[in-house]
Amino acid sequence: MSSTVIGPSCISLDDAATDSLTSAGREESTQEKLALIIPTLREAENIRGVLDHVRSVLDPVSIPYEILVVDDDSRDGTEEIVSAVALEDPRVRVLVRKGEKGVAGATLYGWRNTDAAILGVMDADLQHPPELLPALASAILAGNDVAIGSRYAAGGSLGDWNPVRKVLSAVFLWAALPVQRKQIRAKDPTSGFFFLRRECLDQIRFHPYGFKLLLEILVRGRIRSIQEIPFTFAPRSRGVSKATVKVALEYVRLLATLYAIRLGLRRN
Ligand SMILES: Nc1nc2c(ncn2[C@@H]2O[C@H](COP(=O)(O)OP(=O)(O)OP(=O)(O)O)[C@@H](O)[C@H]2O)c(=O)[nH]1
Ligand SMILES: [Mg+2]
Repeated sequence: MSSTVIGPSCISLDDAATDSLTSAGREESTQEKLALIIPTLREAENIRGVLDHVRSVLDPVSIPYEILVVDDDSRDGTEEIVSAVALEDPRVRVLVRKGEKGVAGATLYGWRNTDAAILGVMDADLQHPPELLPALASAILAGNDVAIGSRYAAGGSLGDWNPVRKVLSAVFLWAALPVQRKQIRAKDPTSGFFFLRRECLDQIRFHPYGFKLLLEILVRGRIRSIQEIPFTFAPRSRGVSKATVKVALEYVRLLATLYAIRLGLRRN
C-alpha cells in the first residue's frame, strides 16, 4: 500500500488531524504488535535487501509485525520497489511524504500511521544489523519501555568511522548528558536504532529536527526503564550518506530546545 502526505512541524502521536488511524484502530493498540519504521531518502539500492533481511529475522519471532517505509519523495525507485514488495506481503507498506525532509519527522509520521503498541526504527542501509531486532523486541516484551541498539554499551562499537566523525559523535554524546534525567541516562542516546512502547509518547509534541529523535524521547517521554543492547555500526551497504552539516546543525537546534524545556524557559 502506498500513500502520500504533507506533515505538520511539531508532531504528537495523539493528534487526530492527519492520521489514517481510526478510533477502532487505536483500541487495537493493546495488542503486542510491532511496527518497524525504515525512513528512506534515496535508498533504492538498499531497500529490497533490508526488507528481505528484516523479514527473515522477524518471521521466526512470535509477534505480529509490520514494516513501514517512510520515504521523503526520493523519486529514485524506492517507492516502486517497496510497493512491489507490499503487493506480495501486506505487512509491508510505503508512505511518501512530500515537501518534508528529516529522519525524526519521518519516523514520527510512520508511528502515527500504525496501531502497533511496540514501535521501532532502523536505517535502510544495513548499518543497523537486522539480527538485533529479536533482542530489541524481547527487551520490550520483558517489560522495558525502551530498547536501544547501542554503539556505546559494553561490546558495541562505531565500527570503521573516520576519526573526525568519532570525535563529533563523542561531542554530541557529551553535550546530551546533562539534559537527560539521571534515572534514565542512556549510554547511546543518539542511536537511530531502537524500540519503545507507544504509551511512552502519550501527550508529547515532538520536534522533528534532524536524526536524533531518541534523545528527545529519553528526555521528554514517559519512560521508566531502558535496556541497551550492544552492536557494531556496519559500513553503509550501498548508496550515499545523508549525514550532512545541516543534520549536525539540526542536532544543535534540538539540544537547545531540550535544554530550554528542561530549564523551564519554554513549554514545548
Ligand atoms: N525519510 C527520510 N529518511 C532519511 C532522510 N535523511 C536520511 N534518511 C534515512 O535515514 C537513515 C540514516 O541516514 P544515513 O544517510 O544512513 O545517515 P548515517 O547512517 O548517519 O550516515 P552514513 O554512515 O554515512 O550512512 C537512512 O535510512 C536514510 O535513507 C530524510 O530526510 N527523510
Ligand atoms: Mg547510514
